[in-house]
Amino acid sequence: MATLNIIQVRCIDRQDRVGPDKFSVYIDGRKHAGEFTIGADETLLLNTAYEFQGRADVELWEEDSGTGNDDKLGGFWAEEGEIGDGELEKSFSFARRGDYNMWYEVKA
Ligand SMILES: [Ca+2]
Repeated sequence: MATLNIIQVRCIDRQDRVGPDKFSVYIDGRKHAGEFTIGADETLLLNTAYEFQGRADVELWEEDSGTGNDDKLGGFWAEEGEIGDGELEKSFSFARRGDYNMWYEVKA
C-alpha cells in the first residue's frame, strides 16, 4: 500500500474566460477533492490523502456548473514506485487556456 498526498494546486492561467475557475481532483474515477474556486496566480493547499496499491489515476478537472461540459485539464499516474521521491510536480494545460501545476508526494 501507498499513500498519495495531493499537496497543493496552483492556477497559473484560468481555463474559464469569465470569473474564477472551479477545479476538482479525481482519483481512480471518483471525485477526491473539490470543487474549489481559484483565480490566476493563486495556490490552494489541499493536503489530502488517498491510499492505493500499484498506481492511482489522478485527473484535474475544471468544472463548468450546470453545463455538463466540464473541462479535463489533464491527468497522470501516481505510482507506488514514487515512494521516497519527495515532492513531485505535474503540469496541466487545456487547449489555449488553463494552465495549472500540482504538487504531490507518494509515501509508504
Ligand atoms: Ca471551463
